[in-house]
Amino acid sequence: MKVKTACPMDCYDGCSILAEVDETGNIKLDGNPEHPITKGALCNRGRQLSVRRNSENRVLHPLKRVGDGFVQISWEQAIAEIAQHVHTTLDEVGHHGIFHCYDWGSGTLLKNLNQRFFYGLGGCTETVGSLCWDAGLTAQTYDFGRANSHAPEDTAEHAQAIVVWGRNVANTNVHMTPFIKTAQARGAQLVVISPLAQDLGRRADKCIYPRPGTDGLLALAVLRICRDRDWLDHEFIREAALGWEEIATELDVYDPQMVASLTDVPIEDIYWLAELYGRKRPVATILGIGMQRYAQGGQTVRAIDALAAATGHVGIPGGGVSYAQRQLALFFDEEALTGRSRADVRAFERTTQATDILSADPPIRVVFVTRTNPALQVPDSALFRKAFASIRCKVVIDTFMTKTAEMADYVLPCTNVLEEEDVAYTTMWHDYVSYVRPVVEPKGEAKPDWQIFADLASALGRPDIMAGSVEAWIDMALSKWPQEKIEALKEHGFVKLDVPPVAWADRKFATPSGKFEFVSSLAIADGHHPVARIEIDKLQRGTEAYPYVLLTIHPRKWQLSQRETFPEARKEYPIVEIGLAIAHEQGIADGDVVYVENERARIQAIARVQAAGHAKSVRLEIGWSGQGVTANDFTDTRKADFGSQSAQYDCFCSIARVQEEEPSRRELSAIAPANTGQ
Ligand SMILES: Nc1nc2c(c(=O)[nH]1)N[C@H]1C(S)=C(S)[C@@H](COP(=O)(O)OP(=O)(O)OC[C@H]3O[C@@H](n4cnc5c(=O)[nH]c(N)nc54)[C@H](O)[C@@H]3O)O[C@H]1N2
Ligand SMILES: Nc1nc2c(c(=O)[nH]1)N[C@H]1C(S)=C(S)[C@@H](COP(=O)(O)OP(=O)(O)OC[C@H]3O[C@@H](n4cnc5c(=O)[nH]c(N)nc54)[C@H](O)[C@@H]3O)O[C@H]1N2
Ligand SMILES: [Mo]
Repeated sequence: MKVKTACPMDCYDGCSILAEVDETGNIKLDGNPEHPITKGALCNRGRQLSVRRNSENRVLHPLKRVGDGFVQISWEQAIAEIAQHVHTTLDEVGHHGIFHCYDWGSGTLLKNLNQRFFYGLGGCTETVGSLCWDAGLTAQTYDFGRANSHAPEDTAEHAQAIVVWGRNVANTNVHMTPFIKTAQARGAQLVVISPLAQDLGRRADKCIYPRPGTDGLLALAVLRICRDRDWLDHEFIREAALGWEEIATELDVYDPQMVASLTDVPIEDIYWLAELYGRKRPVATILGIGMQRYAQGGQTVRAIDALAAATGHVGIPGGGVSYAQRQLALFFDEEALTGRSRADVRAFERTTQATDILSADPPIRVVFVTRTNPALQVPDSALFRKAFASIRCKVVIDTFMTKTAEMADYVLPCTNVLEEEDVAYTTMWHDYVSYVRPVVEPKGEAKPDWQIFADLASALGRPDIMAGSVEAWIDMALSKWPQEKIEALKEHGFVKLDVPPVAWADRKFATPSGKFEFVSSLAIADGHHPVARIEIDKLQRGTEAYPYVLLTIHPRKWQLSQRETFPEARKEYPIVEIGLAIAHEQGIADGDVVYVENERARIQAIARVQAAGHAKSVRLEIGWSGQGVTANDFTDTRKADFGSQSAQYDCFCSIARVQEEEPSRRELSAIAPANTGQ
């Protein structure tokens, strides 16, 4: 019998899954063909959920550090000892001495219960902010009041042009491609804007490869041309927007010729893009996370919002600036699950948590890591590892012995999604949510996160904190839903939430003025310039020693650092893709072994020379580690301008060929590099 379940990954697509277990215990996963967005297709990462479930490398029992290694212990011992650490910490320094370091490694509803445990103790220190998308979310909050997206079907049916701006659709949002193809079959144009060449680019009418981190300039130069040629939607500007005059007068700064030289985008392409936004209608802009991981990443998103709004693409079918789908959160009562409003929380930003740990007063005495692998994933991960090592008791809850788990004092095995009942509700793109049903029994002694925290609460004499059942908790979180909808969710495996297909069609924006705000009162209140503005002297540039941009990009075949079950991902020597100018300047040929180096790290890697893309950019997949370092040892903890966002793509390096006579060159020649592509 097939079980309907769902992928919990932090992802745009949020797939509905059909699972079947055969007599040998083999689990076959397929996409659910009934799902209107994911339509029966499941990506490599989704399929790997069953491989991860059955992997021999899974952690199956509680482990305790002894010296340099781990020994297996019973759950009773693990819970009793960890409870004692919590108890002592509460006595010595209070609840802020307990650190919950978490992220969204699984995006299901009941994972919110992890926080419930800590809040039930009065509070804790916890991670806030984002390594992912917060600058863009904040920018869209300033402009629109919230980040709302158009439904994929709307783009497919109505867009006359689709501009994919900084989203690597063919890798990170694969179910978008069929919608784009539908639009193209109607004659819609496709533009891809990304410094690294993307597979989607092969289908595009135009690819634009800007210098990384300069898209804001590009958008404002395009807007200036639209202003000068009067390719504007005056009715929208007058009736639905606030502050056009202010931004219009500032556009003089963005001379197209100057912007062409700063962005490395040919001036003809800047005019071409202006004509597209100014004269085609409607243009759908699909924003990704890529272009906001920079010092001025928030302003960059504001600049693109302003361009699309002034040229009349906001609030109409087939238009919009679709970045995220934040309307989903309105349907779930997370507070009922977490109880956060009653808790005393000390916040450490994810980007800078290492510094916070090292200088904490009161100090951190015990840390719990859930749903994240920070030893690899936070910028300047070497600093993170140093800070983490300084904590007296380190507890990591995971399914695998990750780099973070390797440093722990206790590793506790949690269930894989195929062993859980829950609701997957964190798609970054569409408005369907799915029911997660157990397909198999937990392997080994694995327990769901909530169960681990319930056991800890009991050991601390506080069973009340986590009292409840899966069914009751789901009902609590869905308290705003009619009963039929909950039943439909369980029966069909997914439901569509009632989110409008066209964002802001009623032109009632969620901003303080109710209008689209070219001049944002919220931005002003946060101390930012009132309108979208890129400061040329704040663009980050390389140095003579480290001239090339190092983009540490999400892997194509797997999710971030979740690569344990991919043998090809565990290579000591990663692939780096380098632009043509780098190959030329450094005399590097495809397949050469090269040093990648900056102030913080140095590795050897195998070069793949890229014919297309920004010629001075380098791509290294994030989540890799080897040679004693991680990809995030190259990045630093600088932040973007808005919200709490890491600017980890503002990172520079040198590339140099490893000379033939160096021994490593010979050792490496045996390795046949897999071409990862973009
Ligand atoms: N296969 C796979 N899919 C995933 C993930 C994964 O690890 N693997 N991770 C998931 C998660 S957590 C997230 S947040 C999403 C992220 O998905 P995306 O929105 O695609 O974000 P990134 O992977 O950061 O995007 C990188 C793209 O942005 C481009 N880019 C980088 N800098 C710039 C710039 O300055 N300007 C422009 N215009 N483009 C730029 C890069 O060339 C690259 O094509 O993907 C999700 N999906
Ligand atoms: N340089 C650079 N750094 C980046 C990025 C980048 O593009 N470049 N991308 C950033 C982005 S967008 C993101 S979202 C972050 C994410 O970074 P992380 O949150 O660290 O994401 P993953 O590497 O996917 O690790 C998630 C971990 O959670 C575990 N896990 C999965 N499900 C569960 C569960 O139900 N319970 C528990 N307890 N554990 C679970 C997995 O086994 C895995 O070890 O990385 C960021 N870091
Ligand atoms: Mo992310």
